[in-house]
Amino acid sequence: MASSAPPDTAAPAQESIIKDSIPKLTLYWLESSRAHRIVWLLEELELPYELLIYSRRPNLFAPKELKEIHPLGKSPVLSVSRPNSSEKPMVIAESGAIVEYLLDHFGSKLVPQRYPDGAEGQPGIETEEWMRYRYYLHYSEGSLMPLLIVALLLLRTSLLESI
Ligand SMILES: N[C@@H](CCC(=O)N[C@@H](CS)C(=O)NCC(=O)O)C(=O)O
Repeated sequence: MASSAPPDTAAPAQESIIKDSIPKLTLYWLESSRAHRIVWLLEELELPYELLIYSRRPNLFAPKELKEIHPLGKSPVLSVSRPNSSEKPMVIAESGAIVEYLLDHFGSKLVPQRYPDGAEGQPGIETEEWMRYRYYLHYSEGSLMPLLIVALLLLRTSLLESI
């Protein structure tokens, strides 16, 4: 699912400047995984990206090649290469960190205003909307996901017992 860049013809100069400044984003995507959160966000933000697809091993673990991308060996991982640069791409693991990174740079239409006008940078005065956004960003992986994993394992066990 490579980039869905806008048509080149007749693109206004401003748009092409913005397009040139977007880094090359590559998502290392594992089947049936949290990596889909990142596909969802990239699509929502209408960002061009390259998708590299990995299948799980028969034991359901990630293939060993993912360790070559990041030592954790899990998915999702996002690599970010600056346009026209020969530097090694930046590699980001942890879905929450990837979401935060993408929203920091490209999420202005999704992320609520952090401070009331005129009170930028002051702790304790963040807007309710922004605090809620930050809370759910971390809640999904920190609190909800462990419960979902337990539910998945219990479901698998009870399904196995009923066979
Ligand atoms: N906290 C990490 C969890 C990453 C993770 O455990 N990914 C799973 C897929 S949802 C994985 O790669 N599993 C394969 C394995 O552990 O070998 C995140 O949010 O990115």
